[in-house]
Amino acid sequence: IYRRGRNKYIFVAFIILTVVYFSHKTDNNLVSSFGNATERQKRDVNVKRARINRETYTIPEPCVGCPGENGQSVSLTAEESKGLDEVMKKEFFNLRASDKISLWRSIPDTRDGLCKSISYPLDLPSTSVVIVFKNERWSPVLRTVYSVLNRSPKHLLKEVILVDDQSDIEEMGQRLDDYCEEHFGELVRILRAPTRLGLIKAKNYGARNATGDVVVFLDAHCEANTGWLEPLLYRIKQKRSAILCPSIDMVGEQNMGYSGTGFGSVGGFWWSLHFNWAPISQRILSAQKTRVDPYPSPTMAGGLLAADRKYFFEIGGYDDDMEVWGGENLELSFRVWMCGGSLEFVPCSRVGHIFRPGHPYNMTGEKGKGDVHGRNSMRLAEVWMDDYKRLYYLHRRELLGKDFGDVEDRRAIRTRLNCHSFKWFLDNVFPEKFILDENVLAHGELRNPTARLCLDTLGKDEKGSIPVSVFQCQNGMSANQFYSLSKDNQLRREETCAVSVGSESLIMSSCNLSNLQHWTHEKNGTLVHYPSNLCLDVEGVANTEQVKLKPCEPNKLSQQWLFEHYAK
Ligand code: LR7
Ligand code: MN
Repeated sequence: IYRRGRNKYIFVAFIILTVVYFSHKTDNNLVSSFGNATERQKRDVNVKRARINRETYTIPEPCVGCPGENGQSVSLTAEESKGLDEVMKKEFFNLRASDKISLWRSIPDTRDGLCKSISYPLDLPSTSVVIVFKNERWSPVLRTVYSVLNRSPKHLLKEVILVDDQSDIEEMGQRLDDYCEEHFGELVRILRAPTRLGLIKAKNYGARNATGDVVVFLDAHCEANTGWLEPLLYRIKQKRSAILCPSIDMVGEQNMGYSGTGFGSVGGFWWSLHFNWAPISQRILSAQKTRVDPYPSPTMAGGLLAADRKYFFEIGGYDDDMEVWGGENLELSFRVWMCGGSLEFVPCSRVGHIFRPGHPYNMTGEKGKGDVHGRNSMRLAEVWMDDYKRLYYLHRRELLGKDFGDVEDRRAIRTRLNCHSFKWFLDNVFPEKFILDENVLAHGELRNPTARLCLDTLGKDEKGSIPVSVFQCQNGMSANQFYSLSKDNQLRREETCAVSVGSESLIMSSCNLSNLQHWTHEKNGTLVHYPSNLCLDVEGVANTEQVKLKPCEPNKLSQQWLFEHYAK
């Protein structure tokens, strides 16, 4: 099986090489592998190709006294703010502010002081930085490029590859080609996607065209900070199967202010297969020699990472049947861990990112029929999560039985690399992850049979604290009604636990092992809040209202609770 897999790999590589060879033969202009050849040839005659390379590229003079220097936030005049609402609605960040800032502005060095005294060896792997973009704007994209060129050691940066995923923005066409050719020469290559690829396939496409030892992916609205590259490369040199993420600083979407974020987080996930941040555990902290050592993380946000290019493809690149946005970050995270590599966060490498509350592009793919994240996540669950995919479908019942395309090639990776099970991943990489229905005393709907009411989140955002509410029971059909009674006697959801506030009120708030979150489910059917010795009671409560704590009365029907499932 291993040999067959390898032959197939070699065959695919051969095809890719052939295609790349011929596209370059007919296209000695490195700027693009696609698009209108005659137009480019015409331009080649007229435009004297800039011979800028690693040696001749010079860092532009600092923009003294310009807005936004040193990562400062930018304010707009009344005149400049006219129509800003419209801009924000379209771009989801303040393009006006961004346009006022130099393309190569200075930003504060947000590294821990310890990082600054580390010296890295000179012979580190060479790097291709791949930046994919769809409807991104001029100033953030070029600021990303300049930050990479200006803050990467020349001898380590082989190229920056911009992949235009069929943007609709006028200036990102010919004008971008010309600008890059003039200012960056062969250091920056622009590839135009032949069709709308979506960010996942676009990243694959960029990486397949990369030639550096290491491929680094960045979003098209980033700012790489001082010394960002060396710690990533150094770690890859030590361990080629490590995928590394820089620490992500914040560039404010309202005013473009650059601010460092403390570290102390790892990547986690919701069983609905969305990414979240989780606190770094003592288990991980104690394994670090210094506080700035790279440390393992179960998952990553997805946009910013470095990997040995060949290793990246050995373990399957990205899933080329995932569309547009979402899911690929968890898929790669699970995969690299399960197949023998690791995913690590690197505190000394810092890159800023503009966090936008929305997307300036169409989010619906063809096959996903609107829900690309849902379908992409089905593919990942079906390939990597074994029986634990039940917990995804618990949140996405409507997807059960829906088409998720062919995953045989992806499953073949698991066989070829002899990868671990998802249970291995949970046990060894993410033992802190709460498994809703495993190792618990009870789980499922928590019903008060007489009132026919069940505990329910009412769909509220569980990233913050929310009330403990009830709603008509849904016969196990709603993930909002899935609660567990943990081995630690918490009445909980995936991340939050029922806790008393004041005398009789209850909220769901982040879990800790404090006494206030301790419950006992008595044989007589009551749920007793242990520290207050009060009982969970639906007396006088209707749909969508909050349950309260009341003095316990063992025979009171409004205090009778029944979980859907109890551990045997
Ligand atoms: O169809 C598309 N084609 C593209 O080329 C859609 C998007 N893109 C480009 C886009 O222009 C951008 O440069 O892809 C890049 C990422 O898209 P964003 O910036 O809209 O995504 P995001 O920052 O909201 O999303 C995060 O999750 C995604 C899941 O698929 C990707 O993994 C993103 O790279 C990822 N971004 C980060 O992790 C940045 C740090 C965020 C944090 C914490
Ligand atoms: Mn982004």
